Amino acid sequence: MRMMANQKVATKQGMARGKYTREEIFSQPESWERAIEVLKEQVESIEEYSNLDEYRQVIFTGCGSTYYLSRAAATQFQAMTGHPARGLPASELWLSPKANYIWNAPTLLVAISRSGETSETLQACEVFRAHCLGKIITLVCNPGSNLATLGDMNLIFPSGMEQSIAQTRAFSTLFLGAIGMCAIWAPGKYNFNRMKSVSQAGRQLINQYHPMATQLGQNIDFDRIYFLGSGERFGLACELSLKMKEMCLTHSESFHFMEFRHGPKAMVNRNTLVVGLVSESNADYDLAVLADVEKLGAKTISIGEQKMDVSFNSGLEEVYRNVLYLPFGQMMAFERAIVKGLDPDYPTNLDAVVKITKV
Ligand code: F1P
Repeated sequence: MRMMANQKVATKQGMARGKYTREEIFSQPESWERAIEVLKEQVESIEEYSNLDEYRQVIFTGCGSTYYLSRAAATQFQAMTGHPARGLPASELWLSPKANYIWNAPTLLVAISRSGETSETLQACEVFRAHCLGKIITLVCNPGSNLATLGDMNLIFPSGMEQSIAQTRAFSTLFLGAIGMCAIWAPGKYNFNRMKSVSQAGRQLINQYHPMATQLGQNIDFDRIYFLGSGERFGLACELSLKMKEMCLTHSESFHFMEFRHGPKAMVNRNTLVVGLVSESNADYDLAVLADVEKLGAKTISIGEQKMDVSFNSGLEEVYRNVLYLPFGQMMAFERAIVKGLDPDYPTNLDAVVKITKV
């Protein structure tokens, strides 16, 4: 298998393949604790933006992983606050603003980026500013980045910073930050301090299910892997599908649960793995889809709070525990990369930050 120059260097230096990615996946609970401390320090600043009636539209944006994060966060924001929101790719807001914004309507833009240097995200903010569309809030990991100073409010979560190219800890830390911000904006309904125990639940989840994730990840008979998630979990399913592509060069797609029956189910065979991010409110419907595809020969894995193949047993309300859907799929992608002789720290064809020179 052709290895990229940097992979050859890493392997030549005898570095364990995936050294960084492994550490980043396993250290997520600690990073989440730091993120909750950042939220505590920033409560007053965040509360200044809680008058959401000021805005005709709220849009979350990012690229790649942080676009999928934006999709999940926008859905959860709407569920928690009752205000409509969308998650859109930054390239759309940059290059086709009138097709995406209600033009000249007061807007809150939430721009999310690990690096804070992705060209499309910076350009999207520039276009937003140029047309005086409203206020910008940024969520970044990299404190010294351009995006970290571009917002009217900038929330910085340095504990999410990573060496690896494929996001894991950065994604879950920024996602937790976004959910905490939504909880602060929905006072009385949610208390983001309840999130404190999510780190302990994450640590227990990673320790308990790493063996199962390893066993599934190492089974390279699976040649197609699907992630199903509905509501705020669809963006998370998209992210886990991206991990399969980035880390282990595996064809993978994500679907809303019920959508899988409308065509994609045709692809199911004995070499298929379907991972379901099962909700609390619609568990019966979600599990029925998994049962359907199991009859067609697929291996299925259900992930959720209780009585699932992978159970959180967190005792947390659903809004606080969605971040727990991420580690199992991340560990599976990691182990699959290793068994395929790849180095997840250096994904094929990818760079840590996409910088677009003028086209
Ligand atoms: C976003 C991103 C990642 C992708 C790769 C390149 O970066 O596109 O989603 O997986 O790492 O960068 P950022 O704007 O979140 O830094």
